[in-house]
Amino acid sequence: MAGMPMPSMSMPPDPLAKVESGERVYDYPMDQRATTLWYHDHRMDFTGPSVYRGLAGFWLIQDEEEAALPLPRGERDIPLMICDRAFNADGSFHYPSLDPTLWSPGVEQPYMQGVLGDVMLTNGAAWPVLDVDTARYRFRILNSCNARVMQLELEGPNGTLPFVQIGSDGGLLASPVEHQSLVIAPAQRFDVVVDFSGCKAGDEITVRNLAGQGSTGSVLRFKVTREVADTSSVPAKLSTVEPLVPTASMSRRTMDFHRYPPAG
Ligand SMILES: [Cu+2]
Repeated sequence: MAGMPMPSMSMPPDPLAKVESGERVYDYPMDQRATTLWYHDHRMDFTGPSVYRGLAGFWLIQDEEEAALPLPRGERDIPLMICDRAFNADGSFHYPSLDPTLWSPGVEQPYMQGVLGDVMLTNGAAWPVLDVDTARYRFRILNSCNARVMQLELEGPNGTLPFVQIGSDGGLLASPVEHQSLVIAPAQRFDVVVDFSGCKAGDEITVRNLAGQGSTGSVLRFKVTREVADTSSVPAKLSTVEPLVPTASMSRRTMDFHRYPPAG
């Protein structure tokens, strides 16, 4: 960290602030299982607009247990950061902040439950197309929407293709789980394998969002361009997950969450 940022012209200097320069090293040990994480800015009250503008990325952790598995890898291990965004006529992001300079927080009243957009982006591109081989692919799917819950389905020329889930936010699963569709809420991750080996060159597979309508009902498309032999596989046992044993807990707490004013 190279010193404190100076306030910009639009921000009045805080008379109580004590401004200092300095340097600090933050050292976080990476002692955890292989998993698909993401990082984003968390300035208090401004996480929404910051992530909306793209201050977010993947943080992929690998380990030896995962490396020993015959899963798709290299060019066939692809993170997909999916979000909805709205744009102004000049192509800039449209975020309904009360204060466009982001000095004070808050959004316009209709967006108090979250900001929705009408353009679906994957890794920053609107409705992109990815050329794929007739092989298995590992996709690390992240919902980086502000508020949109998606239900994703793979629509091919001969019906739907399944998602074979191999991991979650917490790392590799003990064994794979097949899904016909994925319900994924903001910040959630699904680590999946999709098998295109039953497809032929020219096939197109569309990722639909069954929870969306109109422009938000489709997300991206895979186009099968090359027929190849594939040696990857999804083993029946992926990882050893230590079970949580309730009786071994130190103490039991009851959390009671409320929302004011009550919704509805
Ligand atoms: Cu966060």
